[in-house]
Amino acid sequence: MPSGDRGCAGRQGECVFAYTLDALGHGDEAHKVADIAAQFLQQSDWSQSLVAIMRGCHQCLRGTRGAAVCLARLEPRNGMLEALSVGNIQVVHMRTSHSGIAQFKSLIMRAGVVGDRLPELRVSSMKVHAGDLLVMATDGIGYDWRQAYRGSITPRDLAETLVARHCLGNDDALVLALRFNGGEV
Ligand SMILES: [Mn+2]
Repeated sequence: MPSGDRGCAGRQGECVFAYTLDALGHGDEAHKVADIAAQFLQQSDWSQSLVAIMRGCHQCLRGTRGAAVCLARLEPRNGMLEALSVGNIQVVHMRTSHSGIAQFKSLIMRAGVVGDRLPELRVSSMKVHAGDLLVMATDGIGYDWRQAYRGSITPRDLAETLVARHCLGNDDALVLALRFNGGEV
């Protein structure tokens, strides 16, 4: 069955961007809505504020069944990460401390449907350091996965582990995991 979830990371000028989205429902119709949203985000100017991009995506999805959308942007020069999420997409910033303990910080999820009703849009900002991971997962993935994490896991292994072991099985599921390597991207 075609998926209504999409995730992508890319680079535009100085900034690195990433998005994850989950069109409501399943099947062909969700797949079509996901295509529209992904195309919009792919062609967006990511030097704009994330709020402006989210509002643009909202306009673009009006009249469709809508989607949960999460946007993130990193400025590699200063390590500042911004994220904005509407609907059920979990966003977790993971860091391993000097003593080897994994630390997790989840972004607050705000209810809403992009294309139908937006909540108050508040961008979260955080400083990221070399080695930190950013994980975005749609609601086909459970919330009980943190124990599976080890500090040395690669983003690919983490994403594959989550999909293999923490998929709820009743919905499309997608995980995007990114590691910040320091100032050089
Ligand atoms: Mn879903």
